[in-house]
Formats: sequence, C-alpha cells, structure tokens
Amino acid sequence: MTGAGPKRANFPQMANAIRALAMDAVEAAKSGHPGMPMGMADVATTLFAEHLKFDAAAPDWPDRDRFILSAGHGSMLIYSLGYLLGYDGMSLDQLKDFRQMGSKTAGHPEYGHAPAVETTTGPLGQGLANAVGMAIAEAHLNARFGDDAVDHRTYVIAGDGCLMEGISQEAISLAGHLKLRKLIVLWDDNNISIDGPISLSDSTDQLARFAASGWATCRVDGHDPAAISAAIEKAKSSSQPTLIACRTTIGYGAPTKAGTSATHGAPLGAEEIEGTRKALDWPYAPFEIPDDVLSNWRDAGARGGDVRAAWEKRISADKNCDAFKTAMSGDYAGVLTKAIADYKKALVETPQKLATRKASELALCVINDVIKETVGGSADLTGSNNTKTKDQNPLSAENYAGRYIYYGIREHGMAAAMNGMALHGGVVPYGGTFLVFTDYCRPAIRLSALMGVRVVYVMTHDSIGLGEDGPTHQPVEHLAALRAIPNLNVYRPCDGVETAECWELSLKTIATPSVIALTRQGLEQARLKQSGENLCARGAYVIAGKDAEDVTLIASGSEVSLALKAREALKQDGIKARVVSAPCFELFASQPESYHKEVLGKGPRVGVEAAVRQGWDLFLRRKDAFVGMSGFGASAPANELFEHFGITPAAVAAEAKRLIG
Ligand SMILES: Cc1ncc(C[n+]2csc(CCOP(=O)(O)OP(=O)(O)O)c2C)c(N)n1
Ligand SMILES: [Mg+2]
Repeated sequence: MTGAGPKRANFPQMANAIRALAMDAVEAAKSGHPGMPMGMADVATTLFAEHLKFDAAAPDWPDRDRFILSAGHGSMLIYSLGYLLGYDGMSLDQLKDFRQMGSKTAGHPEYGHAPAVETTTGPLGQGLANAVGMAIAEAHLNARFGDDAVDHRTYVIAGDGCLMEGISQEAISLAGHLKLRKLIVLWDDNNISIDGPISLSDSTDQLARFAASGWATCRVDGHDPAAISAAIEKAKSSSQPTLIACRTTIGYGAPTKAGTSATHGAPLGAEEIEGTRKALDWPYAPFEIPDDVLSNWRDAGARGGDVRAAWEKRISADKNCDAFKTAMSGDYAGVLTKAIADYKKALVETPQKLATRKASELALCVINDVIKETVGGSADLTGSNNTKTKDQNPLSAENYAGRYIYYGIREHGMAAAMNGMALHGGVVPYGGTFLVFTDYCRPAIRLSALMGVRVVYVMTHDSIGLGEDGPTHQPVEHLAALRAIPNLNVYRPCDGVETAECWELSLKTIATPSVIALTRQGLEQARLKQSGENLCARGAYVIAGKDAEDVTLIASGSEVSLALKAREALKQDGIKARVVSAPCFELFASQPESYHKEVLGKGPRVGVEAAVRQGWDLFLRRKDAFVGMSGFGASAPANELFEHFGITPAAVAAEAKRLIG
C-alpha cells in the first residue's frame, strides 16, 4: 500500500541510530530517559519503516495513521524519529538542545512544539486514552465520509506505567466495547519501572486482562523485526483492537545497565556510553549519523508520499470534499452566531423558569442541528446531564456514525478520549458528568488546557442546589480548583440566555477548553431584554441597576437570582444596588482595567456564590464581603440548604448594609 521503504536488513543499524541519539541527547542535557527509547528502538523502526501510513513532508495529512507515545518519558524516541525521518523543523540542533529553554524538544512530548507529536504525554496512561478518542474519531469520520476519505489506524507505544494507571482500564474497556479494530497498542513489556522490577508492585496477566475487555492479544520478541512486523500485520486485519506485548530489554545495548531501572531516567555516563557504542557496533561520534543510515531513514519518511498524493487527488474529486474540509477546519463562527442569536430572541420573547442543565440541552438542540461535527456523551448520567438531544443516535460498534457516546462510568477515560477526539480533528467533543466528579477527570482536563484543545465539559449539579444527594455530590471547592487551571474557561451561566451564550463562546474558542457548570434546580430567567451582543463574552456585566453606586452585588449561576432579589429588598430601604452577573472569571480577567471599573462601580462589593471564596479576589477587596460556603454541604432539600448555609437574599442584603454602615 505504501512505498517500498528501507530493507529489513538495515533495521538494526537504523534502530541503533535511535539508541545513540537518545543516549547522547540525555547525556548532553544531563537529564532524561534513555532506557525506553533504547529498548523500543527495534519496535519503532519496524513500525515506521514498514507499517505506519504517514508522510514526513505532510505532518498534518488528515488521513495519516496516528502514532502516540503514551510512555512520554521516552520522548527522545519521538524526537529521534522526527529528525531521522526528515520532519521539517526537527534538526539535529534540536536534539542537541534536548530539554533546554526554547527548544522544541521538551522533557516530555508537548503537542504543538515538535512535529510528529500528536498529543502531550508524560502523565502515564493519558496517551493510551487519547488514542482511544482518536480511534473513535476515525471510526466516526470513516462512517460519515467513507474509506476513500478516512481510513487510518492509531498506534500507541505504552509502558508498564501506562498499563498500571487506573485510566488504562477505562480506556481499554471502552475500546474493547466499541470494537475499535484500528487501534493497535505496542506494549513495552520490559518488566522494569523506576523502583525496580515490575514484580515489586504488580502481577497482572496483562494479556488476559486485555482479552477480557475484548482485545486481540499476542506476545513478541521486541528485538525481532520479523516477529514484530508479523504481529502488526495480523493486528491490521483484526476485528478487535490489538495489544502486542513486545518483550524488550530496557537500555538495550548498555553493557552493565541494560535490563535495569538504572537506565530508566538518568544519563548513562561516559563510560557506559562508550561500552554501549562498542556493544552496538556504533563507532560514530555523538549526534553523528552515517549517511547510509540516514538515507534509509529518509526513505522511510518518504514512503507514504505516493499514498498521500493519491489521497489528495481522491478527496478533491469526492462529492463530500467540501463537507470534509468544513469538518476538518472546525470553524463554526458563521453558523453559530446566527443560530444562537435567533434562539436567544425566542427565549427573551417567552421567558421560562429552567434548570440550566435543561437550558443546556435546549441550546444543544440548536447547536447539534447546525454543527454536524459535535459528538456528545456522558459518563452514565445522560438523563441528569441533559447531554443527549433527540436526534442524536448512539455511537456504537454497530453504528459509528452515531453522534452520542455512552461512555459508561469512566469520567477520566471520557475526558482523555475527548482530548484525543479534539486532537484528531473533524469532530467536536462534549461530555458530561456531575461537577463534583471533575476531580475524577482533572488530569485530562488539565491536559486539554495545556494543549489548548476545544473540549467542552458539561458539568451539572453544580452546588448545594442539587439537594438531597448530600455533600459527597455537592461541589464546593471545584469551581475554585477549575479556575486555578490556566487556559481553561469555567462558565457558570445564570439562566437560559446565558447558557446559550456560554455554549456559543465554548464552541468559538478553538484553543481553550471549557467547563460549563450547570444547575440541577430550576432558575428564573434573569435576562429579559433582547441583546444582539453576547454579554457573557466579557466574563461579567451589569445585569441590573447600571447606575447604582451604593453597593455592587456580584454573583454567578444560581446565585444571580438571589442577588437580584437582594437588590429589590435593599431598594425598600432606599439603597441602590447594582447586580453584576459573572459567568466567566477568566474572560473578565482578560478585560481592560477600564471595563473592570465600569462594571464594578464605586460602592462596596458583596460576592455571592454557593462555593468557597477562593478565587474571588478578582472581584473582591479585603474590606468587601462574600456570601458562600466555607465547608462541605449537607443532605437536605435544596431550599433548606440555602437557608441553613445562609446563602439567601436576606443574608446578601444584610452584608450589603453592613458594608455601607
Ligand atoms: C501519572 C504519572 N505518575 C508517575 C509518573 C512518574 N513516572 C515516569 S516514568 C515512571 C515509570 C514508568 O514505568 P514504565 O512505564 O515501565 O517505564 P520504563 O521504566 O519501562 O521506561 C514513573 C513512575 C508519571 N510520569 N506519570
Ligand atoms: Mg517498564
């Protein structure tokens, strides 16, 4: 299918090139992980020289196979490959600058820095779960656009650490259930992690474990290209995802340290490196790659060129070419603006009392109609998160064209899969659970933010307002914890209109993920006037009492209606209060000082949010007041809880009066 590429007889020296670059770069940086790239060099060589469908000249080719280095500490493997295969921008100097300021060769692979890095890895297990999302995206787009446009595989290199992490179970079982047959995991089965042999901490039969989740499995000698190649060939025609256990020696070639954890995460040292050069018959200077070896690698890098050219030709003649390009571009500003504006108009004309989770569903009906790429889902809380719209069918092994994923009770796996889907492109993932369980997917949310990918987290039951389920289910510190993550927009809309606006912003913000925190309980509509503008776009705005200067009441979400009621109560006493709705702290923080002054006014300020105060310094000064939570919630009907914890219009009004004096 792809061009010829280098002969297998050359693989041992090609693999040694990876080994040498890895040990030399780690030595130069005085830190890093040589053992894994040295151990997996034969597997990587076989994969890239014989199987992976890619073209080093076109790293963004949509129909390329995806390669994920889940064991991200082995970053020198992917950087060496980048240079050897001839990816633009991955020079030898970059390898010499491994782990240095401003280089593309960061300690762990960072998405968007070096070419061929499809996702940021390092937190073990994430890459494996991202790959599941990529394979889902591929299956979905294949069902939508056909084999001519989309037909590629997802390969993963995972280590013992990836397989031990809990997230791997969520990823593996989801992939097996969905029969993601184009997903192939190459496990670096080296029996070593940092503390020593795997037997110190684990005795799982991994093949049995994967098989139990519906995977095809096999075991090969990870230093035998013929065996590796045969296993990959077999995996390609499997009807299930495949695990190939590659038995390897960590630090392969190092005379005294190979096979031990000493090679895992430290430079080998001058003497050991000299011994390795001898053992591998690699008499070249550091960073020197002989011409014949480099030319074999460059052949491997170019062997997909013809296949890509044929694909380019096919896609431009395809009747769905425009739809495919629209899907891959991911830009929906045009269609969204009008659809949301029309919908907001209808909401203002017939105000409704709605839980914002229900408002989110209504907004999604509008969105899913105009954006064909949204793929929704929930971690077993579909009816609570209101994430499924009527016309969405389940995405399943029988119907990959479906646009709704039943992720099961796998919050972490869901979040990481959504990262993979967003990275793959062509789909726009959103998924829900309870806000309190953002803790169960926080590592993946953090990576969405670090990578700058558009994933929308639909997080309902956002406060004590969920009531009877009690403190285990009531988030109090979660808004603060999420707001602490850089490059994450945390939205907490107060009614149906704001919910629509927050959704619009989430989808238009391509390089920033979003969390939309939504209520279980019904809320009166606060926005009763038509506005063509998206008022949430600046993060906070005056919703009532524009010129009032006695006191400023600032609230988010369900507490906006409390603040509005407090304003009425204060009016009875001749006090003029303005109310600021603050649906997104991050967007407000990015506004100029002049806007902050204009919105917040001159009076003392009272912040209101059924959560802890941390993070409210954006709005409140030392002398200002906060009405919210200072500990965990309790199990009781919501109304009683708000009374019990003193989050009421009367309490807000009392604080306002105290400040005015
Ligand atoms: C979530 C997470 N926990 C801990 C670490 C630190 N860490 C990096 S590599 C590693 C050991 C991984 O073992 P294995 O995957 O077998 O790698 P090998 O030593 O074989 O290269 C650990 C604990 C991490 N990167 N991510
Ligand atoms: Mg290991």
